[in-house]
Amino acid sequence: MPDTRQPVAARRTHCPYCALQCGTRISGTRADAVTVEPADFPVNRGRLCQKGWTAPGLLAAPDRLAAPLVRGRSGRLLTATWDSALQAAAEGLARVRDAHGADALAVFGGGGLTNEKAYLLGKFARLALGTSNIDYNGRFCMSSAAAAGNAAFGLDRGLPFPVTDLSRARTVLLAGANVAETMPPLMQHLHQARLVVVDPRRSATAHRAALHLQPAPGTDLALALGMLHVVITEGRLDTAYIGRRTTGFEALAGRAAGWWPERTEAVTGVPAADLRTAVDLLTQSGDCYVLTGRGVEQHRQGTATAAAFINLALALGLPGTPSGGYGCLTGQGNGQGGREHGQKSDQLPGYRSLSDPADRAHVARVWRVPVGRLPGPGLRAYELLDALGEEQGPRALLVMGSNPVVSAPHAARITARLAALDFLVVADFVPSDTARLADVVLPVTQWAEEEGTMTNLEGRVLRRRALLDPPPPVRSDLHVLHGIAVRLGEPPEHYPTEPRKVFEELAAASEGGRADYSGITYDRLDAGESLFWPCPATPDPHPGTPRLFLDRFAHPDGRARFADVEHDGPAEDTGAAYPVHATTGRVLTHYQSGAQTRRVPELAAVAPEAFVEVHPDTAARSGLADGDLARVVSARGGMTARVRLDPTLRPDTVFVPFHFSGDGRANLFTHPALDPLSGMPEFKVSAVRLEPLPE
Ligand SMILES: Nc1nc2c(c(=O)[nH]1)N[C@H]1C(S)=C(S)[C@@H](COP(=O)(O)OP(=O)(O)OC[C@H]3O[C@@H](n4cnc5c(=O)[nH]c(N)nc54)[C@H](O)[C@@H]3O)O[C@H]1N2
Ligand SMILES: Nc1nc2c(c(=O)[nH]1)N[C@H]1C(S)=C(S)[C@@H](COP(=O)(O)OP(=O)(O)OC[C@H]3O[C@@H](n4cnc5c(=O)[nH]c(N)nc54)[C@H](O)[C@@H]3O)O[C@H]1N2
Ligand code: SF4
Ligand SMILES: [Mo]
Repeated sequence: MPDTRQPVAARRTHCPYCALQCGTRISGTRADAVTVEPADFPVNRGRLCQKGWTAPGLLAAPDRLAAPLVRGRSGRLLTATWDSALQAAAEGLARVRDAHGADALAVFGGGGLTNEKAYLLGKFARLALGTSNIDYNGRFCMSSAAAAGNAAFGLDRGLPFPVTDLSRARTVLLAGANVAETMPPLMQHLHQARLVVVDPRRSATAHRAALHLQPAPGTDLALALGMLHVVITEGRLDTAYIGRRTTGFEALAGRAAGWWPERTEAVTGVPAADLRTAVDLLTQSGDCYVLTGRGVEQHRQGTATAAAFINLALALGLPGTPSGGYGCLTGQGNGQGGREHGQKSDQLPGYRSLSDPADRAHVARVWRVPVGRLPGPGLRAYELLDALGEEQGPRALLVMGSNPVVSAPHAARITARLAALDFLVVADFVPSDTARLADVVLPVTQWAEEEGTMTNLEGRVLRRRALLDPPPPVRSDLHVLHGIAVRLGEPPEHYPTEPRKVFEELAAASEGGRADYSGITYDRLDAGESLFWPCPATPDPHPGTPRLFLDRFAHPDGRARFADVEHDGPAEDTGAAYPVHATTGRVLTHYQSGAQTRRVPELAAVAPEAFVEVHPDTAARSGLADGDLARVVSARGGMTARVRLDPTLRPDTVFVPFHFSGDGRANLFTHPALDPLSGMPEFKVSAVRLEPLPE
């Protein structure tokens, strides 16, 4: 059982990177002499991946930011005092606001920020800056699954059950998730299960699968409809569950009727027989889970595709039962909490809505301001970045916790928009690709140097602990927000720098909201309680909610909704000029834009430069051999990568990790087509050609 009280040993915290938030124990007190060990925590049970083991390398990064920097008249970034840097930041923002209005200011946050930072950042944007324009990199992450989950279940918590429940599964469908590389310790919960993996590549996860379905990128929606077709025609529907717990099945059944296995095969490339085998595996042996990752979600139709996999899970009677379920594998360290507390363009803390009068009134009361001071919803991540420096767009930006020069789609365009700003402030602990463009750079504390809370992929709220002193000039993100806010004339007490105080305010702001944290305190967490939200203030003490939806879904009628979705395909087709699909994703040793892991020597040594995985026949057609340098070129532009031949890939598809900088950025070729519902870009499919590049 994951929900029991755990004794909290001294010096325990969690890994700085992904949403699994593996428990760790730290020894050593100087940044260059720290070691990390895995703790016996439910999600990782004594294991870590390479990134977790080597996380101390980040504390001692050789080029770690050690002092604030302000761009001088010479155009160079020069060392400054905190007071002058915060003053420069506040003056730069105020200047743009006075000339162009509050919406000319923008904020871009991140899913790696603690709950306290994410909360205070949202408040800072709405009140200290007065802008409606704040969004964050989570829009690029799990926003499609979140939109689909809200529509289906009335509430979005990535996993509505603890990870340890997966240990009972007989079958797990992993659609577009490469868990063996992106959350390796999670694999131990899947050992006993037969895996059905959906991935155009034979990924490390697909290697462990009982069945690997290898669709063309961007055809998963057809695949899911095809699987549903087989479920219906072979009489595998859970009709009692559908009648009792859902609505909307009839319309969807009409759609699925059009996706017989041979038609599905023609569109996806997945053999009709494999579709039938997949459905056999999912239905013949008890507990079954359907999990989605970015592979199926980062598409122009990402929301509809996630919905199609939810439909499948509902048709099999899984969500909200003790014997199965659906979940989205949230990615970033605080990807779950970071999407709940107000850094989204349309959102207030506790999953409240900026457009709902009662929600606005509640939060304005907690913030002690008239409700009229809260702006309305603003631009979403890509739209915000795309508008920077344009006629009507934001002209000054604060970035906290993201590196969009590398991670945003159509990166050449976004880099140019960042460069066109009147004023850019970046808070980071390393000189990231984005920080290098800034007018003011503010050096902040990292994981093992700061207090706070994170909410992991299960909705479990965790304590991050300050176990080391930060290098002397470095301050926390909360200090940054406080420092700028007071210089813009805000009351100092409205921007606490003490994480516990911020958390208490967050808890009050979330009270009665869908992500209710009002029953959670630092004291309860420090006593070792494992608390999953919602955890309301009453009854006191509330035990938290490890499993959602067991009695009812969160819609007013208590029923889950099937979504009537139809396959439409990627934004761009391959053709004579761009004959292959390129998809993008991750490798084990690097994290995201690589700003952090490219600075850890052990990790950089394993994957030092950008590469492209290519089928040998496809490489030969482009005149490329293993180890050659190639250009991967789309209609947006091209990047440079070393060729790695992989005979297990589909010949019509190449794969490029997005972790590298400069000319090695996968996002130089990606397409900025957006999902209309979630604002998710189409990271996972572009039409490209490969060109040999002389060394
Ligand atoms: N090592 C490592 N771990 C990480 C991260 C990291 O950067 N590095 N980041 C964290 C974060 S923020 C996230 S969001 C998660 C992401 O975790 P995952 O979703 O597992 O990661 P990805 O590699 O983006 O995509 C998963 C798989 O989708 C496949 N794929 C590509 N296109 C398609 C398609 O059209 N259809 C299907 N079905 N599959 C496709 C890719 O080949 C890839 O193997 O990982 C987290 N963990
Ligand atoms: N082509 C392609 N592009 C993608 C994806 C893909 O699969 N393919 N995946 C997308 C996904 S899922 C994600 S999540 C994004 C992530 O992309 P990014 O948002 O670029 O993520 P990171 O590299 O984690 O950047 C975080 C930055 O903030 C800093 N940082 C970390 N923690 C803190 C903190 O607490 N405070 C401050 N001030 N700074 C901090 C780090 O040093 C780093 O510079 O990329 C997206 N882009
Ligand atoms: S799986 Fe994620 S949380 Fe665990 S050690 Fe690796 S990066 Fe850290
Ligand atoms: Mo992500």
